[in-house]
Amino acid sequence: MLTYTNPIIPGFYPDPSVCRKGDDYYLVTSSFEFFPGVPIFHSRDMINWTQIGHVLDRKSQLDLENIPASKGIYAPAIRYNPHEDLFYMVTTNTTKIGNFFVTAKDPAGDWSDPILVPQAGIDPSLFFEDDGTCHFISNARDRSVYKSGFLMGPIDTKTGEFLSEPKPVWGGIGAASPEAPHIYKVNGMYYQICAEGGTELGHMVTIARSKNLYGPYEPCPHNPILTHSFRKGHLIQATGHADLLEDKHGNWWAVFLGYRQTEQYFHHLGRETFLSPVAWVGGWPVITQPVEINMEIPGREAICQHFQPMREWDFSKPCIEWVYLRNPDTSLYEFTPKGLLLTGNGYTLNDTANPAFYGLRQDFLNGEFEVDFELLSKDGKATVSIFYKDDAHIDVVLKQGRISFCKVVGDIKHTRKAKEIKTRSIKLRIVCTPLSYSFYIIIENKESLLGTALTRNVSTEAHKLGFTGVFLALHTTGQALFKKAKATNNDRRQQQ
Ligand code: 6LW
Repeated sequence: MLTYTNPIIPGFYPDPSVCRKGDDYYLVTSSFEFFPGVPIFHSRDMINWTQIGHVLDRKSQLDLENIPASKGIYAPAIRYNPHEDLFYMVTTNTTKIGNFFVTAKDPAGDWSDPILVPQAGIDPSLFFEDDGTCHFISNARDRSVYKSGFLMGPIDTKTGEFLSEPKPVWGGIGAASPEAPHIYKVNGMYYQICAEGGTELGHMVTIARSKNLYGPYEPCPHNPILTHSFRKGHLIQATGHADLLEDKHGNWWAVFLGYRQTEQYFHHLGRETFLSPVAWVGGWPVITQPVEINMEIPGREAICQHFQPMREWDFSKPCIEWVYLRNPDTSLYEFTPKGLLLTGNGYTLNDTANPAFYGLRQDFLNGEFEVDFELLSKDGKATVSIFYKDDAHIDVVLKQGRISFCKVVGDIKHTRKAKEIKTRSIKLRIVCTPLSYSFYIIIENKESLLGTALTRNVSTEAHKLGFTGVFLALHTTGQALFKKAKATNNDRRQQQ
């Protein structure tokens, strides 16, 4: 029997897309205003994933200057074209260049500069026909062309230009926000899946099939094939935005996004990547539901899932899972044997800009962060933050001789009266539970509680239009040394 724990990639890793080359699987997710963009993971078994880099890791591929939170890079799709032995990643920079793709021989990089595709709308995907021709599909936001649904057309992969006018194809079952289309060819039949209902509680995956790539498509009689919309109270909500894959053994899987709800209607970790097995029944894919944290799949071979409850960083070099906010000024970041020497540039966490920021996605509901840091400059501040976006973060702020605790929640800013301290060097411990954060400072081995905060205040639902999740963030407006950080994930212990 196969048993594994969901989410397979926890934390803010939404809109997953997956492909296979031989024995290797590659998965990408959205990244919005964070840099580098489009994290890419590798697996040999679909259960254990290791990040191997980011697809968009230079400014010529990813311009994020001044973009608002939750804009920038939306849902990517990754595909392998055996005719060219080449990987393609297609996505949208919603605030800048629109739809584009990049290519690479090696998914760990380097990836090419962007090739633009002249079609409005988000959530592009590519389908390679057996003869190698490439078809581009995305949702059709250009309402003058087509009211809703999707447009698809063949493209020249050297120029991104359409070889013939894109055509409307199946547009879903009529729910809100049809998006995330993908095309598959299985036993000579074309299948088109999509997400509908919006990325919140009504999220779902639907499917249709046709003998011809451009339709007409026949919707599946038991749509939606994935949704938790009627499972009120279930920990996992908003399942949708799936990509299907046949593995090297002929088993089928769905990767998709979902979130772990903390109390009714609230989540703060962002949308995460989940996995369910897929069976084919009567020519239609059946995705295993309900989606659970602990999956138990009889009839499928066991795979050992590795789990690392504790991770540490000494910042002697850049860390693959830590990211910057918008395009960083890399001259502000010095990775030294003593830690990350960070210099401020005048921007703060409240600005829609690129402050001196280094962030790690929170990927557990229950656990702890620890950060050792020191303010080196006379002026300015050194900050460790639970950061959702510029108007939603909870900060521990170290100034010369003082430490304070600040909350920014929408248009409310609150700073607790500063505490006098004699040192400029402290250890901070943040205890995370599904509903709360507790911030403890440790000075000369003495621990004291600085303050607490509700996770609800940095949750998606407490703020307008949010597609991202919470980070542990390091920031300064002066000069600071971040010596080390540690994350302890107690989610599995909590479940036992
Ligand atoms: C993405 C769309 C969606 O492009 O949210 O959940 C958008 N679905 O498909 C941003 O992730």
